[in-house]
Amino acid sequence: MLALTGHKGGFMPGEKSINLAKLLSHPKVHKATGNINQELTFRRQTTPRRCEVFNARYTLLHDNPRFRFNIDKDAAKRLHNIINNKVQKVVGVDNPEQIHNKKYSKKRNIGIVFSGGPSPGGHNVIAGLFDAAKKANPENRIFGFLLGPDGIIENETIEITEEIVASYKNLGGFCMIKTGRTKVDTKDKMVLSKETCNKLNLDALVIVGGDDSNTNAAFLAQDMFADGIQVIGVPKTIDGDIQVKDANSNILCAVSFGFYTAARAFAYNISNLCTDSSSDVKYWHICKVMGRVASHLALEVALQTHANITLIGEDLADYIDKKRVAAAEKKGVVDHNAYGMTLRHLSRIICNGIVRRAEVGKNYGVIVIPEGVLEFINEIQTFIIKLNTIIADYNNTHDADFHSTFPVLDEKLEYLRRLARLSREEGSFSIWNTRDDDLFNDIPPFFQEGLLMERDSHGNFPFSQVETDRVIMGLVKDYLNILKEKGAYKIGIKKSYYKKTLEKEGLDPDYFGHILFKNYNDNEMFLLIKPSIVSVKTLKQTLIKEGVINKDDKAPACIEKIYKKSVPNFKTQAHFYGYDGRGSDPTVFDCTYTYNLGLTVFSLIANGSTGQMAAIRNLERSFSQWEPIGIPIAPLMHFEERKGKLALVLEKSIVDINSPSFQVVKAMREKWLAASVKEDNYRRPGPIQFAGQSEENKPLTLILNALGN
Ligand code: FBP
Repeated sequence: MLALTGHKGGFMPGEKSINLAKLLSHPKVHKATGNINQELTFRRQTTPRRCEVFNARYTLLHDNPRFRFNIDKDAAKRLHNIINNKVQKVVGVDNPEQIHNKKYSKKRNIGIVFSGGPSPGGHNVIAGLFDAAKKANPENRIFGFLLGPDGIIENETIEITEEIVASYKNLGGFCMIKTGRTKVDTKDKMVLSKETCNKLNLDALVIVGGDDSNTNAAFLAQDMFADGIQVIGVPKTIDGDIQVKDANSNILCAVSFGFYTAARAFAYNISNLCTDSSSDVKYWHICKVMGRVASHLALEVALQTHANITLIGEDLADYIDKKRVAAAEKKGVVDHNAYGMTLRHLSRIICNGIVRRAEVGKNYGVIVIPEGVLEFINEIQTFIIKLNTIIADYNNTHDADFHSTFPVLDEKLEYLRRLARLSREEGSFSIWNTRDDDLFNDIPPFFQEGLLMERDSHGNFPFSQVETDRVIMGLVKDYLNILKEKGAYKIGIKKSYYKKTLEKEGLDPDYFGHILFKNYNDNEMFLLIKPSIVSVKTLKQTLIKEGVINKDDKAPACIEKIYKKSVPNFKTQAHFYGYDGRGSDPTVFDCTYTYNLGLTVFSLIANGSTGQMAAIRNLERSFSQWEPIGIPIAPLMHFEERKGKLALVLEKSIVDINSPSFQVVKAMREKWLAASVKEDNYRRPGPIQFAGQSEENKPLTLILNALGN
């Protein structure tokens, strides 16, 4: 044992004293406690590959009229300066004579901002932009706005230098300049933003963000058009819900950056849980994964891990209870409740999987639940929409904040009760009626609290804060208990084990087999205790009835042991995968993708574009076929409900249940549930590796969906 010199209690015999000052100055201690390691050094030293076009001295943009859009009339009016933008392909040229734009190499000031949640690869967008800008003109300057759009509004910046870029290259997070969720959505904020850009003498502003931030980029591009300030967007979000197609379904942006890294980070952890779960065989691991509304991340995780059960929200919304439809048809009525999944039905489906696995001795497993799955459950979606409207209405009519006025749950519930009372007394249509109030009061308070939570600045419902898994698993547990009481949830007993156990006590397994099990025959590997035997008492009663034991006898110990082994104890462990994956260091795919996005951004700026979003086509193909492009944002706009009002926004894409990736997962469900005597089918994606053979790894959803084109 070691002790420190100067320790008051004195040293025990045999203790060696240590000089702490000397220890701390030891080079090995320095190394061990330092924050530089091999992986970090390697990441920082590596510059991702450039698409071929960027190896040329200059780049040009070629308009590609092949891609067409269905333009919204309102978007055409409100974004008239940029509505006629075309998809632009980046082309490399070496001869200065070929560049029509004589201003290509002029000295420029460019501002860049991160907006919304972090997404792995953001630093490389800056690195790519920085490298391209300095290559075009070493006097070009890049400014990073601090803490998200607030940095633009309040003119808080740092100048990006080579040292800064070098220390964040290929690293995760948005630590270099931080991020924030403020939205530049009012006239005042627009004016302040323009003021900042003018003060900094910016030629261009780059907004790295999700659908809402790219919507913002379009409005800023429109607003700053006359000032000659270009605005370029970059599609970022781990949620994977920015997927851009033209009117003919040609894919322009298949996946936002960061999605793959987050999915791989989640998948690595979840796959480890699959390993642990199938080793210790006692837990069901319930994994909630981020992704706000869309289930893209859950779908990718399913493909990466083959977890036993993965819920996909979009699939649930599409559910039709055919039995109910048929029954209603017979009566000549329409049963509206037959369309779309209810929470109760969902819990039954999960229970079915759990029970079936238990029957083959697998009372363990892994369930993946997308954090936004409840949005696809009719009854919950109705609550979310109604409450969004009520909160937005309150804020608008009272010019106050609903959550500050009613800080605690009881006060919020009281306000809702008042609305219900009003609707009853006045007999007029109201968004919140007595039925809503009664139904809402039936759900557990933690979930009521979740549904009433403050919306973010974009009006988004904060799914990551809601205990989605707890809501669903609460119902699952209740129903499993019912099934257990009914004798329908049992752990299958391996026949060989049963035989061995009885033979050890000199009992005839075949004789007892027919008494104890509902499926005792030669073909079964796993035996199921009869449903009527649900306790030691009912076991004994069965044995008495069969004349095996007398009333005062105990059941033979080995039989009681077998019975007890058949009684399931449903134990769960809950996990949330979100912020961890969002902060992960990017995969090689995301490093390369984002670096080339940064290079694309500069091409768009140097060639005079504005209101465009940088993107790379053909990501699913080999690197040599990647095609950097600019996508016009304005023609993508359409109307959607935000904060209780219709707004012109960029469309969020949810999982297409007809896509090859979803269809493959659906076809594999039974195999991955592995409710059979066969081994589980888990897949091990392994950790994110920067070095080695990981370069060609890509999202599996990306690869599969490309097969559908
Ligand atoms: P972005 O859409 O801004 O990229 O953020 C996505 C996300 O990570 C969601 O997956 C998640 O629901 C949400 O952000 C969490 O928000 P917050 O960071 O405000 O907790």
